[in-house]
Amino acid sequence: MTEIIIINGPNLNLLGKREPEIYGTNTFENFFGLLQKEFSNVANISYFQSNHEGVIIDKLHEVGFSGAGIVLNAGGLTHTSVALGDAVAAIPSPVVEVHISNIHAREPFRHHSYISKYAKGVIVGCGLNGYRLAVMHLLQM
Ligand code: CA2
Repeated sequence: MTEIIIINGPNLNLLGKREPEIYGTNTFENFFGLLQKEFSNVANISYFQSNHEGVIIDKLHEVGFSGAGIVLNAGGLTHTSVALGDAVAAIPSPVVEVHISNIHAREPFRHHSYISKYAKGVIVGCGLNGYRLAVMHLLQM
């Protein structure tokens, strides 16, 4: 069974609870349960969320040498964290970067990602469906 881990960064624990006009009304936990079921015959999908940069880097080091596919939405750290970009560059596991909103249609400071250069793929603006597309891509790679 293919191992896939979804890693969400800061504030993504608030999905479905705040700013529904940008991020939708579904909680990630609810969406994640459905995603796990949908792929249960082909992938073992786990989920990790942290609001702390170093904790996310530790998680990438922990899973990034296991061969597991990684779906990463680093939240606001995407646009600020050289260290997170370095961590993605340092691990052999494939990383697909996901953003729920279309970061290119938002404020200019959201247009740059420190992660994209090292990601196998980048999916933006597809809502929570972006995570599904990322899982499908990792399975087809
Ligand atoms: O669109 C995305 O997925 C983002 O990674 C979300 C980040 C934002 O800083 C990035 O520019 C784009 C913010 C996550 C905040 O999530 C919230 C969810 C619900 C309510 C409030 C914040």
